[in-house]
Amino acid sequence: MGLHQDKNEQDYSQPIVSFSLGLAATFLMGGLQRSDPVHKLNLRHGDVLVFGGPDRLRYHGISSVARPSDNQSISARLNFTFRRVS
Ligand SMILES: O=C(O)CCC(=O)C(=O)O
Ligand SMILES: [Mn+2]
Repeated sequence: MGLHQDKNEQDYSQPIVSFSLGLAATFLMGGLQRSDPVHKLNLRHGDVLVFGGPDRLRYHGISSVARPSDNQSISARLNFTFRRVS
């Protein structure tokens, strides 16, 4: 999932709440312009990201998902993103 803003919702006053499960992933958190520098975060199983207020419309995305290791029973990544749409 490339860099994008979550801006299909009508109400930006409510935060985006994102739960990551399974394989780790590299998350990119940028600024309010697509061309702004991005910070890389390693999201692991159980991590929760909340972005609201002045950060609500930051560009963000996933650049890669880790490969499962041989001793890992999980072979996929799941993301649950909660947003208020109206
Ligand atoms: O998979 C993720 O951690 C990000 C998901 C996301 O940005 C979205 O669903 O809008
Ligand atoms: Mn998003």
